[in-house]
Amino acid sequence: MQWSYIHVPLRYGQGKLGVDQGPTKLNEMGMQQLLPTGTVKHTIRVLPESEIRENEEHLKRVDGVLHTVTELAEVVHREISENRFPLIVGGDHSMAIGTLAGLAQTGPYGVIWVDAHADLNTGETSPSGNIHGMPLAAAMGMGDVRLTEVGGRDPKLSPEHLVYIALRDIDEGEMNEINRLGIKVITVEEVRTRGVDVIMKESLSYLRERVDRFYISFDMDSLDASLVPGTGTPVDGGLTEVEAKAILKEAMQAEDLIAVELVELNPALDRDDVTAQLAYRLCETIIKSKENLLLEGETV
Ligand code: 6HN
Ligand code: MN
Ligand code: MN
Ligand code: MN
Repeated sequence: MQWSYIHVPLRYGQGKLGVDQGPTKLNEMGMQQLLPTGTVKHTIRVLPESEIRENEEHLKRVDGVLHTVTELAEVVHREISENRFPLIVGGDHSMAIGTLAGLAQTGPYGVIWVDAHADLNTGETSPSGNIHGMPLAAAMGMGDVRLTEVGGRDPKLSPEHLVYIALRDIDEGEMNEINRLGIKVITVEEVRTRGVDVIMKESLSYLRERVDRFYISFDMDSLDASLVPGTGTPVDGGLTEVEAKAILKEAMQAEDLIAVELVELNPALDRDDVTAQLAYRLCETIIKSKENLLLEGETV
């Protein structure tokens, strides 16, 4: 299996400077050495600051987000069609509008969304107007047409093909949708009391009853706030490093996993690179687990 390493230096889905530097930071730390030889590399283009207007209060910097996610959707579509395995690093989570749209063009799929947040707002329900809180709503066809029509008119994801892990900061409108649509949610508390093994087996069999492949999107803020000063919207009560690695390892070892995404590393907010180093170790787990380079029981 050939890897495709996709950089998405996007920050327009939220208001803080620096999250666009996540991919560069990981490279400086040695990501290139971790990736198997023959890995194909892409950097998705981002509009320059000078072209960004902030004139829509409910969909901030929407032009900037659309420009990048449209190209990302095309690249993801092509990489999957050519049988490569994408590792997509961001960048803020609005980029997933592109990932989800690109995957949809290759057929049905499931999603494991590891995040403190549900990212299920629309312009109407969002408390912030930040598009990084909206990618799953857009993929399900909810909200502004400019976001829902990236990569085509049809919805890109069905609610029953989604499993959330580590959710703990949910807005009111999002909670209503989760309940209305019956989306499966696994809390940090459940991860802890039932164990990663059990919840991952359950998540995978839930998805496998419905679809024959899945992707995992990992937001750095799924980790406990104390571990990730270098992320834009940290939340207490999150995953430990050991739990996060175990979740990623289980996902990476599944043969029906088709792509992995790691988002919301913001080096400008970081303290002594602790978040960047943690993100790097997670990437190590991601790559080594798939390449079967981990020893039994080891989680790097
Ligand atoms: N993320 N629910 C909040 C909002 O503004 O919609 C926070 C979203 C955070 C998004 O972390 O990817
Ligand atoms: Mn997110
Ligand atoms: Mn989040
Ligand atoms: Mn909140």
